[in-house]
Amino acid sequence: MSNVITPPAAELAIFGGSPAFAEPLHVGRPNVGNRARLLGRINDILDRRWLTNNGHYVQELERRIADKVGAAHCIATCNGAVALEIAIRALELKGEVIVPSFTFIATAHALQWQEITPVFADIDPRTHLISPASVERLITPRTTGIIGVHLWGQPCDVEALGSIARRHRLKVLFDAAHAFGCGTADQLAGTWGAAEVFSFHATKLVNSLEGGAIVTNDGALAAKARLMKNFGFLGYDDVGYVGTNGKMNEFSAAMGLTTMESMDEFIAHNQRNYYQYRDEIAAIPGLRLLEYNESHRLNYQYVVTEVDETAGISRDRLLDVLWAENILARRYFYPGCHRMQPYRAYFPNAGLLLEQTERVASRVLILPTGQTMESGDVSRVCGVLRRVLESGSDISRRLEQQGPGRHRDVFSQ
Ligand code: T4K
Repeated sequence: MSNVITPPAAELAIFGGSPAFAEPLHVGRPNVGNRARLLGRINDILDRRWLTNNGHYVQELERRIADKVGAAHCIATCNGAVALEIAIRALELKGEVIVPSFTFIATAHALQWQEITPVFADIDPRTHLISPASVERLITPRTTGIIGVHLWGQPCDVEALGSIARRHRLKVLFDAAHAFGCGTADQLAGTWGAAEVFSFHATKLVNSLEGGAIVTNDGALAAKARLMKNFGFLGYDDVGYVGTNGKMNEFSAAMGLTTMESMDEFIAHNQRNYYQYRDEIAAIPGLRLLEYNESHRLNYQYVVTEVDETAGISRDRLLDVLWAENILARRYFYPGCHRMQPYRAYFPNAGLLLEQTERVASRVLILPTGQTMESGDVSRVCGVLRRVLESGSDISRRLEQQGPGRHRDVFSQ
């Protein structure tokens, strides 16, 4: 084995060169929108002295979200995870609920938090979306529902899931955390299933700092969820259900409204970055972009790639190289919920049934995008990827000599 570093590798930061970016390039930099309008709203909130508990801006945001997605009801919440918990409870799911393992841990935790067992379904490897065939195989007499996740903003196969649910008398809820403004050509996420849940976390296309929403066309379900997010209060002195504090505050709503007003601009920018990545990645060996179905309406908030076996370097080694360059790519949603606690202990052999989840989780790599990334930045990221992947085996061998990887030691920046 040679210790001589070939010229392209010698320039890489992991071997002592200067990083490609002076500052960390994050996945998920927050969108801000019109700052003056946001500050105007914040001033107005302070003048009104009404900061939370179904305030003026929360009500306006709820109306605008419902209008945007075409749903009859919207209940804004403090975050997407609590929105999921409330929706699950309001739907009276119990026993077992089928969810994809390849999702953010909140989808599974929202069930387990209420002592409902998440049963993990596999995904379609082409889209990373829950596989209806896998769902059908997991139905037992204890199954009460299915939670589909519109991962990366792509709509699930809502018809197939709906048909399975009807045949087995199950309820369907959609985790649409990634999918605000996304859908098929003629329908946006927000009206499928019994209800859908959005996240407006800082890293989402539209953000309210922290925030979420439940949207539904079912008036009774909406009324119940609305009470549940406010401790179950029916009136000042009367409580009708077990509830929680899931309320969104006014500053969050102001941010949500402001970012929502610029969402088309954000999508256009993301789309430009995505097309550029698509063109440049096409020429990079061993790296494949997850190509979106262009007949869908998408927000392009995630640039999703897979590092395949021809790369000569593993996904995790590549990640080490990228982090050294200050390109903080992420491996969402490695290793899959079924490999995280408590699910790993409950279902130690779940991986045997989750072949595609395991495969995708070991290859997936999410690249930075968003408003703070311009065309030159995308080129520079792709330039690093090209340099690494064109001599993947060589770089991989040299990294082996350096010892264990580094990026996994850094939890957050
Ligand atoms: N269902 C699904 C399918 C979801 O993906 C999520 C959340 C939920 C449900 C639950 O919704 P929420 O309860 O969160 O509303 C992030 C987000 O925190 C999380 O909202 C999101 N999904 C998940 C996919 O990504 P982390 O652990 O990766 O966050 P963190 O702190 O590492 O930030 C991500 C990147 O963004 C980093 O590169 C840093 C950058 N960043 C982050 C923040 C907060 C910034 O540049 N500025 C910021 O203010 O989970």
